[in-house]
Amino acid sequence: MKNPAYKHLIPKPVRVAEGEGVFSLTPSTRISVQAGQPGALQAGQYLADLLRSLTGLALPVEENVQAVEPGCICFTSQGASSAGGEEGYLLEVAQQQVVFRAQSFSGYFYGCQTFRQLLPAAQGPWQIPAVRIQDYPRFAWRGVMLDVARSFFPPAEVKRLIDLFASYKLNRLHLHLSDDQGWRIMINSWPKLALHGGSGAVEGGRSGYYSQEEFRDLAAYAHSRGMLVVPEIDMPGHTTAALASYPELNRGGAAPQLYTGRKVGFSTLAAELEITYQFVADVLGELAQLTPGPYLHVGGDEAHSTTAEEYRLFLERVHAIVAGTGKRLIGWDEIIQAGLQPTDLVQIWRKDTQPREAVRQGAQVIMSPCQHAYLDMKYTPETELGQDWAAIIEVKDAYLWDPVTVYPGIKEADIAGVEAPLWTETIYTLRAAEYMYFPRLLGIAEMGWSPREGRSWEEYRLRLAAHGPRLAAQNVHFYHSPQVPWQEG
Ligand code: TNX
Repeated sequence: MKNPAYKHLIPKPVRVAEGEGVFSLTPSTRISVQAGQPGALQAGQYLADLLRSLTGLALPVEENVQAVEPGCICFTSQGASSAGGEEGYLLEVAQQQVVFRAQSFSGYFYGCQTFRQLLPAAQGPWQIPAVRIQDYPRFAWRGVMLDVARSFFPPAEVKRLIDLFASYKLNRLHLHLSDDQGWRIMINSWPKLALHGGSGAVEGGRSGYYSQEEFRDLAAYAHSRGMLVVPEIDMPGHTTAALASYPELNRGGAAPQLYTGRKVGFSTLAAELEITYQFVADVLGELAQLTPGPYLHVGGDEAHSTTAEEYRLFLERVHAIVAGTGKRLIGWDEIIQAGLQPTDLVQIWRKDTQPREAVRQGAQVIMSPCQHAYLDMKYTPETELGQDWAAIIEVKDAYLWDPVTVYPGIKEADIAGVEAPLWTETIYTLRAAEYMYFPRLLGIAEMGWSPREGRSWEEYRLRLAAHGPRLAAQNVHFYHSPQVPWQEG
């Protein structure tokens, strides 16, 4: 087969070895999962659903003791390499059968994503040249952020994005749930946050909030796609929507109006008021209950109207509250100044920040350098959507950086991984969000998953070109960068 799809995989796998022959999906293809193997049945059913809607084939799923049989797509832990960890997989495509070998659902799930990319974008014949792929991630944290606070994104849209994100092996969905312009999650003990704060948005953006049931459902949906939801409540700055909802949170007891502007840095919770910590404990307590993952993101960025002393005092109390929920604290890199706990994760975003100071204090870092990873930045000066304060970020600029060398004094082991944020001061619709994420997010996903060696922009752009028809087949509204020699459908 000319130009086989295994040459265009994104993220690029660790090892690919060409085999002999071709595997075909046929009306008699069955899916066979190892009985009693955690995650195998779930992954088998996931793949059956995916392939049924693509091909119209029946693809029955069977549980078997001996899972590997000719004519099957098989899921088994036998022969899975332990080197790859929970998320690693071995995928063997042979003329007679396909075998996924992994230790857990996420390993099988990522094998399925690779398998999907080996099939044609939209139309049969449903054939794959024989190939053996061994694969596992470089970093544990492969994140993407959606700012639902400036402009709200309803659950159905977030689910579509989750499917797209997970197909590139991203595993963290960071939801920025509160900001000056809006509050997006119902907190039962402080209902006006959502009822009043949720009615706001940046000018032009959408208002709304997630009920607790919707949020739980979103987290469960993400989980079924290998993604952990990381909820963020931004504090002590970026809090106008909360301050507008409860006068008693304000110094002087008067609530401000809801805010629809773009400029931030003026609002703050009152570090000296005890009710502030009642509020924080109630909000984070409910959020911890709603969130299956082990992390709570507390923001901490751009608190320009909080003094250094107030900021330290506030973060000290917040650290204790988060510890009380049993979760790990994450904050933007400003929290380095407040003093860190070794369990903290620090999300690095500013160009001139010092991640090694976080590492010195024992924390790990998540790399989101604004000049490369901020997907609300314009592609070119002419891009209608987005901002340009951090950089102009073409597809190449989003790809050509490395998490270890982007800041001085950092080692691979200091880094939990990478994350691409999408701030939504100018991004109000799913279509607009897709345009900013895609295709830059594929490069960030590859940075999080694939080894440094053996990759370059010159070969990446050719692989990316093959994803144009794949994105188009899913009706993704993406930027057709002139840097990429896009393939026709
Ligand atoms: C800076 S990045 C912010 C956000 C804005 C973004 C716009 C960060 C931690 N704070 O509040 O939305 O710039 O690009």
